[in-house]
Parts: sequence; structure tokens; C-alpha cells
Amino acid sequence: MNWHRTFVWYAFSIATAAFVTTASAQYPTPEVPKTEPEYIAKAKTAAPESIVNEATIVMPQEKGDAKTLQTGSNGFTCLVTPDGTPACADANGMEWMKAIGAKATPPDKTGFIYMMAGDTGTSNHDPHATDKSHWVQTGPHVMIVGTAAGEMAGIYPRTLDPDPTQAYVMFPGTPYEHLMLPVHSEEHAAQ
Ligand SMILES: [Cu+2]
Repeated sequence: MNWHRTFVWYAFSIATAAFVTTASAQYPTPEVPKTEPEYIAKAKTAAPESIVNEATIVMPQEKGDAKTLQTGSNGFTCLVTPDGTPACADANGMEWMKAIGAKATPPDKTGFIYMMAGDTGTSNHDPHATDKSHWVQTGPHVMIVGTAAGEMAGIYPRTLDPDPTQAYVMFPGTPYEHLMLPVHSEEHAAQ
């Protein structure tokens, strides 16, 4: 996904009215379901059924806030990003995503995010890139973000052009570097 546009859109609490107007002109893409039942169904592909059934599901609205479509109890929030990637994040993961969107320093916390439907690709060298340089698209995966990811990143591949079928560091060397951990191979998916 394009992390800049994606997560600015989700920075509900800090988005200015002017920005939201700009963002909503570009997003969401047709990949984001328009109706609430379809949106919920797609958001639920982000994580195991037992997780999504107990998670909060939010749907961003035109004016920049989010409508809660399902109130959860397990601490996870599921959504469909504006480019169509289903994601479920814990509270720290949500804070981290909002920090990327705001181009702010991520909180000194460790978060976890499910993206078990895969993503739509991003520039790996800069979450705010507007081109497709060092483009990487990853299949079903989970992500460790924030403090612990920074500590762990030293033992994982840090190339700008990684093999996304293996664990790797996304956005290496930036404040937003995090671990991408594939969970489901294409071979298995085909079976
Ligand atoms: Cu991801």
C-alpha cells in the first residue's frame, strides 16, 4: 500500500479539514467496499476469524472521523485501508499507523498488526514516497512495529529490494522500520 496516503487518512484525530478534503478526493479507491456489510466482510479477512469476531471494526468517513461498525473486546481494531488492504492492529499498532500518517515520531511502544490478506504494495525506502521506487508487495503477513521491531531489525534483511516471501525489514533506516513476517505461502494459498 502507499503508506503515506493510507495512514494520513486514518489519522482521524489529527487530520485537518483541509487535508481530509484533499485525501478524500483520491481515496478510497474502488478496492474499498462502499456498503457496511461488504466493508465488514473485507476487514475481517485481515486476521483469523476468532480475532476479527471479537475485534472493533471501524470505517473511515468522508469528514475524517471513523464510524464504529462493530464494538470489540480483544483490543484489536480492524479496518480496510483506502487502497484496499485489510488490517487488524492492536492499540499500539494503531498509534504507530497514525504516527506514520502524521509524519510524527512513532510512540516508544511495540505493536502488532495482522495483514493476512496481503497488501497492495509500497515503496520500501520511504513510507511517504509518491513514486513506485523500491516497490515491494507482500502476501499474507503479520507485522511487529515500534520499539521491539527496532531492536529485532538487526538480524533481518534490510535491503531496499527485499524478497517478500521471506521475513524482512520494511522502511529500513527510517523511524518507521518494522518487521514483515509472511505467514502463508502462495503455494499453500493455492491448495
Ligand atoms: Cu503489512
